[in-house]
Amino acid sequence: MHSSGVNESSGKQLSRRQFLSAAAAFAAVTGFDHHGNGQPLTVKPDVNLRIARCEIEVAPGHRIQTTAYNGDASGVPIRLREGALIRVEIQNQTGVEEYVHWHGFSVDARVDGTAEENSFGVAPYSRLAYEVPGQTAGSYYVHSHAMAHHDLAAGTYSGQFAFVYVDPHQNPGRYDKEVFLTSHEWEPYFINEAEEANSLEEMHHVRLDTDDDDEMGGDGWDVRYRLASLNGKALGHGDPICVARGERILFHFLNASATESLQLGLPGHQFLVVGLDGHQVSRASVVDVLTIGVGERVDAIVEMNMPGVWVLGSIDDDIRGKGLGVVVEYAGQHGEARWADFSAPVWDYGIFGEDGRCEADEEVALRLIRLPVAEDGFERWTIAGEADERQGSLQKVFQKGRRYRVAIKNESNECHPMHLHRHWFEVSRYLGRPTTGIRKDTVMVLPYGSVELIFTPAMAGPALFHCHNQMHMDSGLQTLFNVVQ
Ligand SMILES: [Cu+2]
Repeated sequence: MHSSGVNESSGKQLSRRQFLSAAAAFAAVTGFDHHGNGQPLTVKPDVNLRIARCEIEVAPGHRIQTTAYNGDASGVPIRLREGALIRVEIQNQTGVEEYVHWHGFSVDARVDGTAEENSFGVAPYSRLAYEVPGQTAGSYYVHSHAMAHHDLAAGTYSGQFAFVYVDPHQNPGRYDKEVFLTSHEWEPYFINEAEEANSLEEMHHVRLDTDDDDEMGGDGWDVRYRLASLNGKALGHGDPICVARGERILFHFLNASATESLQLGLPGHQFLVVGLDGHQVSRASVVDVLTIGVGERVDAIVEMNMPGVWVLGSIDDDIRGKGLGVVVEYAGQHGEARWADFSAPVWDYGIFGEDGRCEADEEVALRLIRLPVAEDGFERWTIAGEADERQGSLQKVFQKGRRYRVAIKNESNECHPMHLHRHWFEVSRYLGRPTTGIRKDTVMVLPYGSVELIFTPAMAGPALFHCHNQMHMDSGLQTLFNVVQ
């Protein structure tokens, strides 16, 4: 799957001149001189990712054994300059082949980092070096795109993720402070949904899932977590976010969970959402609770006008109890961090767009379908065309520059954060309302909900389109959009 020409084992040596000419061609994926008689690398990389086993202390005495980038899950963003060429070097110090995916980036399929797109992998105990063209300003994400299947130590279940922020050339700076927050859960384990549902039912003498008779007991295994964090620390164990009255804080949120949507609240405060998935929204709008699907990013400004010590965290008591939160402390304020309950709202991307209907050249209909559970008890999914339920049956070929309206219908009882690789799209219908001006690369398709996107392929080659729930993706909820010139 990977080219031997790019891993260190090739021993290929490039002079600086050769390296730069390869850079100019971009298509070239270049090998650094690694052995080079103890010589340093010919060109210093802008991003260096060392994939290795490590220990992360999420709470005092609670150490997680995982694989991470540079031994770190603390949420410190990788900062890049808008439009500037990015030299990437990856060292894989583990015994398994890895894929490093640049989520939200506009890149050639070879460096996008998926096996499905035939990208370069990072072979065990080897290095991979390549260049990524400069990107537009905004919030991005880099993470493992390895398949996990039954291995809850692999892929996005692991600590292999980082926030990537491309700084704008000119920063209007309508804020006093920037804070990056990345969510993740730790210590995943399998549960059998049917068994859990039955036992809960007995316990509470209530019917769960009432609209879903046919699927009761048929959903197979699911994943739960023992611990959750923002920036690698469970609530109360990281440094508080220190603010002063009157400050405007620009929060950059990333949901780096493997499977869980996130709903965040900060009592006494509201979020002015200014960006989604690294794109400025056309209409900044205020919400009490942010809903962030797996793989999504939200940029939001909070005006600090309610002095106190507060918890910024999941509005779900159980998840917040597992650690998904952080303390926000005003200058001069002390005491226990306070929380206040929120009701869970329906998230509507439409409030960040404009009314109006996007035009398209062609319609493509897709259905997200749950298939009968596999023999080993694992769920199975597929993305199908309009009238075809065969797995992997989507044979659509897309043309570069043509505008496609992709109508997605979720025929299941679960939310699917659908992510498109190497491109952004425009959300053109949500909750039944047409809309324009909302650019994203990941969109939550709610249970039994529908979403329409406008996809205008900018680059030829395969573009993976999949659910960002690792378990759904591994069990079939993915397809390739093949783009031709
Ligand atoms: Cu899904």
